[in-house]
Amino acid sequence: MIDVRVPLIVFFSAFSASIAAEKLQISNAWVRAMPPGQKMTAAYFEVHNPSASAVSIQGVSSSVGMASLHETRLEGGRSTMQPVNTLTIEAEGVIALEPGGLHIMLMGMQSTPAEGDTVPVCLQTTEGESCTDAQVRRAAPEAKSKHDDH
Ligand SMILES: [Cu+2]
Repeated sequence: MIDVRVPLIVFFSAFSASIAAEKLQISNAWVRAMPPGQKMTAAYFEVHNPSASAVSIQGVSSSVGMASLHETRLEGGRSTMQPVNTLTIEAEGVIALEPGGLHIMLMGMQSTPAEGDTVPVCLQTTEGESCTDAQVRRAAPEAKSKHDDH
């Protein structure tokens, strides 16, 4: 019995340690296409925490301009945006940044990316940096989860 148990314990502790160190995974990233001359837009994506402990986003960045994490809220029938300093994603949790809610605000952009271009977006987190290339589009890509609503 002992010969069997010892390697199993070693295997499981090594497994959980490697999961805990995993970075956030970003998917379906897109940036709203902007008219020529406009210097700001927003980026959206889904972010998945594959690890066994919570991971917090403490900052965001992009090489195309100034980036900050915002949340759109309805207050008294008016839509307002507020900065979000820290966004925590629970262990094995998923958070969606989407129009009308959380988003990455991109401001002071030097150029207007064309539809189909990609814009790099990075998240600074408690587990290091996670980056993605967000696709410039007019509207949100249809998410698979939306089909499940029908
Ligand atoms: Cu905003």
